[in-house]
Amino acid sequence: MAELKAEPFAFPLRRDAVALVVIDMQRDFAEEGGFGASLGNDVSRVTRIVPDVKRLIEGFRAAGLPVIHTMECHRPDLSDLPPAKRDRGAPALRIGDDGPMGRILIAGEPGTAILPELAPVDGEIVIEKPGKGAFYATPLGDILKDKGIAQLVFAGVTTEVCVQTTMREANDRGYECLLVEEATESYFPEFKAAAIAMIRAQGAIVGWTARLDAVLEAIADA
Ligand code: TIU
Repeated sequence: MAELKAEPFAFPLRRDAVALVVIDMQRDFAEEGGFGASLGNDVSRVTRIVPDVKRLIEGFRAAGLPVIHTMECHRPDLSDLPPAKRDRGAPALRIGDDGPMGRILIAGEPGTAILPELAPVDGEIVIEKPGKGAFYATPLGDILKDKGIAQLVFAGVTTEVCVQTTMREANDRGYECLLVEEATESYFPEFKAAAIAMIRAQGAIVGWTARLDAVLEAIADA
């Protein structure tokens, strides 16, 4: 077991049982004309973390550790899109509508793709998810069980929506979860700060948080 400097206390890293989960680093959340922008958000905040997410992914690859990517998206026939999700609020474009990068948040459309700098390589698992959490209505739980994964390191967007929802789902399923601070972002800086604080409060009630360099050092040494 390697010790990883983290908050609120050291994370007991197990090299034989850890995987990286990169949540929803898709064009739809990072580029103009996508889902995130359609909701009225400043998507440039997401673009700024791409170099740090890339360093994290490359660190896991170099250490020979599993990398899992998720994508929030729906079937072209919208059969996995609850009306309550599609009809909420007054976005510029709704899920399934035609946008400048293809249909918003629909599997296989150009805008739904993972950012090219962070694209999965051969052998990496990609989970398409219709919800905010990556366990709901996906095979993620079975895949992790098959691989003997017990610890999940998290990156991606947005901190308080899909990342935190997935961490909470994972925590309830018994996984030890750690969020890498520079490798996650929100459209709202105060929500990112609050999510980090609430995850590690009360003796790591949801999980740990750590700086990128501490994670990279620990996985390289492990
Ligand atoms: N809107 C927002 O902050 N997030 C999402 O809709 N999905 C994810 O976080 N991936």
